[in-house]
Amino acid sequence: MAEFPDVTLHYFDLRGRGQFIRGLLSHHQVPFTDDRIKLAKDNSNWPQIRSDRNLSGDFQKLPFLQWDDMRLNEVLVILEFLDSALTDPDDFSDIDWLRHRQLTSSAFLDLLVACINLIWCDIFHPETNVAAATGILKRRMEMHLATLDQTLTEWEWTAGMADRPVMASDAVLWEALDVIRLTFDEHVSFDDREALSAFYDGCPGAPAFKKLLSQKAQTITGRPGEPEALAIIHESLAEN
Ligand SMILES: N[C@@H](CCC(=O)N[C@@H](CS)C(=O)NCC(=O)O)C(=O)O
Repeated sequence: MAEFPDVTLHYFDLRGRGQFIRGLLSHHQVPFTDDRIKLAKDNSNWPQIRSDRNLSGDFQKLPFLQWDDMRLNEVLVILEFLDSALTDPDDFSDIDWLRHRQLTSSAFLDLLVACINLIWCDIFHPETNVAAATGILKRRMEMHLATLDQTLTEWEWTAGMADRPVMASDAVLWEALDVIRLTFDEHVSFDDREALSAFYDGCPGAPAFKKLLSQKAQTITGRPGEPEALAIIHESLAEN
């Protein structure tokens, strides 16, 4: 087994912006301390955790990864760092490496963070019309999925996925697709998108990602009342 330094991932006890990092580390069998920070119901312990930079890092946000004496915040930076640490970048052409970076960024920002923001929308923007916001995001999500499907087809992405190591793009795209299923119920589907569904079903990292989820059932976000918020989103999708 490969030798690894001391690794700690500090993140909340939920999926959010951290589950795919856990998934990537687990797939690569990196022994790591999974510091699942539990917030009090009223978040009253957060200011103290936030101000402890040994828990929240130099940017005082989570996730925060400690890899030996390397201290990293910012998801996209953490993911690029992990790809460099867990694979040999020299095994990739420049174009392939940049494809992984683009896919990682789009899956994280356009797909996953978009779902997270929808689930929180009426808390962060109290005047929000949740049904209208859901309808707009549904259309945008369908557009993103169609584009990604076309791009992965053109890149012949799934044909090559068994012949290369599992990368950050795999962990975050798989997580984003799984969260889309839960957020949009059956109302946004990628079942008939050949490249995306082949990726979701056949990604070599999927067994490790699923095992992690089965070991510890997780909410997607830390939003209070997430099941009720999801039910409202699903009802508005069923009505439109
Ligand atoms: N730009 C950061 C955003 C990280 C972020 O917003 N993390 C949330 C948790 S998912 C957080 O720490 N929120 C608490 C706060 O901002 O005070 C990244 O991509 O890593």
